[in-house]
Amino acid sequence: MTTFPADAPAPLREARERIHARNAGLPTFLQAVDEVFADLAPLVAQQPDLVAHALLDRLAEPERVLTFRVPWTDDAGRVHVQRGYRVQFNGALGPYKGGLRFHPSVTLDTVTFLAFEQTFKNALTGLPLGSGKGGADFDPKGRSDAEVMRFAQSFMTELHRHLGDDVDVPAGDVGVGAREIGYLFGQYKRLAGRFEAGVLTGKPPAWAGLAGRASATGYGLAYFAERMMDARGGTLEGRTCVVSGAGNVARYAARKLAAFGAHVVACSDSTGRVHDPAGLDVDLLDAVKDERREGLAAYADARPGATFTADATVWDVPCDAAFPCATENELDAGDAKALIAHGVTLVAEGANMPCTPGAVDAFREAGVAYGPGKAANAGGVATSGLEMRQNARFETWTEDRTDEGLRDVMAHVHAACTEAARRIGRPGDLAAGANVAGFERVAGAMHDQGVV
Ligand code: NDP
Ligand code: 2IT
Repeated sequence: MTTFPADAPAPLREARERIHARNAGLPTFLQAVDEVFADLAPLVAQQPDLVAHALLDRLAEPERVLTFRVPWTDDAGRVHVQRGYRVQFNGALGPYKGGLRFHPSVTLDTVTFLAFEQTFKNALTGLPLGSGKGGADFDPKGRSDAEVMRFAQSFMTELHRHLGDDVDVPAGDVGVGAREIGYLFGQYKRLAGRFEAGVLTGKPPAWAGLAGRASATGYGLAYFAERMMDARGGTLEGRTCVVSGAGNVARYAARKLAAFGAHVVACSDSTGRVHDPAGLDVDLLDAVKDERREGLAAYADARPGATFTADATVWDVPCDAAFPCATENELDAGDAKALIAHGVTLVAEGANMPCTPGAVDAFREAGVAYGPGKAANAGGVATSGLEMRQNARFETWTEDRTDEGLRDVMAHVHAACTEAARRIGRPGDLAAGANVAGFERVAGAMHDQGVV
């Protein structure tokens, strides 16, 4: 439920009011809090003891928020200053865990909302992972490798003192892939004076990384969608799909959906949208986005039959299934109505909170199967958990072993959401199920550990 219920139990309503009053400058964070708290109403009404000892206030207050200066020098010798962040949100279930985002739009609001979402996502995986998120308002676009390296080294020079393989374990997110993780790891190693393999995840498999981590979020999203289809007695085969974004999550999702026999006909980036009725050529997308670091117009130039539209989204391309994989609040109520008018039956989120509350309401009203990001994209962080396990045991896993682990986790997450939704009287509502199941696990641990 996305509109906060006026008749919610008093402890929930009052905690929400306190949280809103003290976080007025963080609207995206408050949006995420409201989405979770609204779905907790039936649970709190049944079991008010669950939220005793100000549990809700503690759940919505990060354990620690770090902001720091990140100066760096560009290739022309000019000095720039960015703002770095790490929000260590909840450590009840394990070391803080969550990605780093390098994008000019990053603010305290961004990283706080992402870290809060990560709390429930990581809980849903069933693994021993606390939650965190970080990043900086650095724009890697148009920067040379040497500039990205100098920035990453400066960022880690401050962050390293707050990390450790049993303290806080960052990974990638928007703008942070294998290249950035490599530079960050190199600087951590130099400062720490030891090869602490498990301090970062998403490392290249050639040295301490896990084969299958790079593809895990996108593949996991497709596995989750497969479960959603199965629950309604269908499959992905022959379905027309669109994905937004053209980054790590979008491209691996497109690959696995195509492997399931779906037709993935559109994707997008910050410059516009590509429509390719013959089905996306993901190898070409890799070349355009990773090797050449260009916009999607270059894809259409190289691909007969594909069209590029500047500043357009994928939401008006007719499809059976839609996968928002770019960024938060990228799909609003108007987009949802366009998708519904074209007959969409499934929406699963690769990105974190890409659908606005109005869009989620529209999907629920229309009976569209809706998979929330904190469940549908949990395969990335879950596989990071496997990378931590590999590193702790001094092992090297095969991609097949990782894939088996990923499939198991996605099945577990889907089952946990389905079971919780049924238990609170909202069968099939995976968003409500995700919020309740994630909450129950983290709240249980917080209760056991006392008022901390
Ligand atoms: P990437 O940086 O690899 O790709 C992001 C894509 O989205 C790019 O195509 C980018 O366009 C586009 N994009 C990003 N921000 C904006 C914006 N503000 N406006 C318009 N377009 C934008 O990131 P990921 O694929 O890793 O992440 C995508 C989403 O998935 C994010 O919400 C992230 O939090 C989430 N996620 C990522 C996980 C992971 O393991 N990487 C795990 C779980 C969730 P352009 O190329 O033009 O910059
Ligand atoms: O949003 C996410 O779950 C991620 N960016 C992945 C986090 C991780 O630690 O692998």
